[in-house]
Amino acid sequence: MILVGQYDSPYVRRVAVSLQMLGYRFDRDTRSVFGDAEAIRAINPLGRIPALVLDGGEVLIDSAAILDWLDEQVGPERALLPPRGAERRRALQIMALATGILDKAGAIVYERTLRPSDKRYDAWLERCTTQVTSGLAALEAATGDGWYLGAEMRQPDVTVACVLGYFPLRAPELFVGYPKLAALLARAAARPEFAHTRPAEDEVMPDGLARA
Ligand SMILES: N[C@@H](CCC(=O)N[C@@H](CS)C(=O)NCC(=O)O)C(=O)O
Repeated sequence: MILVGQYDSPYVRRVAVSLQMLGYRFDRDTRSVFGDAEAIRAINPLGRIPALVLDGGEVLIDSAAILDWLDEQVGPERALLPPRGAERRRALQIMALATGILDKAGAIVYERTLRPSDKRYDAWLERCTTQVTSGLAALEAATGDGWYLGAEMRQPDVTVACVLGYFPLRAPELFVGYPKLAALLARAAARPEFAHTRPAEDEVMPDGLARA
């Protein structure tokens, strides 16, 4: 199977980490959503990453849908999300906070990176910054000293760590003063699945211009 997308995208990275945790081998297509937009649209009509091209040629889009497929493949004993009940609700709420934070942080980065500086809309940047800050404070409050669901790293941990890993790359000034989240990121970063999915230099969108 082929994972389409670059590892500076936390959505791509959470799929890659999950595949590795569950023992799946995969190839990668690291073409850019900006520089190779037409090629990416030929895989995913939305022109977004990640996509997962299965061995039979079927294409799955959207990280949540891909993770759902993966959990189904491995079955409830090994799935990275609990199958039902309060544990599943808690996991999904943690992940909703994390991906919501990422959507807003991504909007800030796109505004700074893609929009000409004289056309930036400060009120929008301020709104997104407040949403990121408020989301991070809530996530910090929901975080303890270990993994979210007990002794094992599972999907909420993977998703949160991948989202937090975006900040040092793209917006370090927004991720200051969250000690529990910083500790969780450090714990995750020490794992081989995270070491193996660190974005390479040519996978990071340069400032001022999307990769050509
Ligand atoms: N809900 C989607 C979001 C994917 C997404 O936003 N991907 C970004 C990269 S982090 C992307 O493709 N951006 C290009 C664009 O939206 O034009 C998922 O979970 O896969």
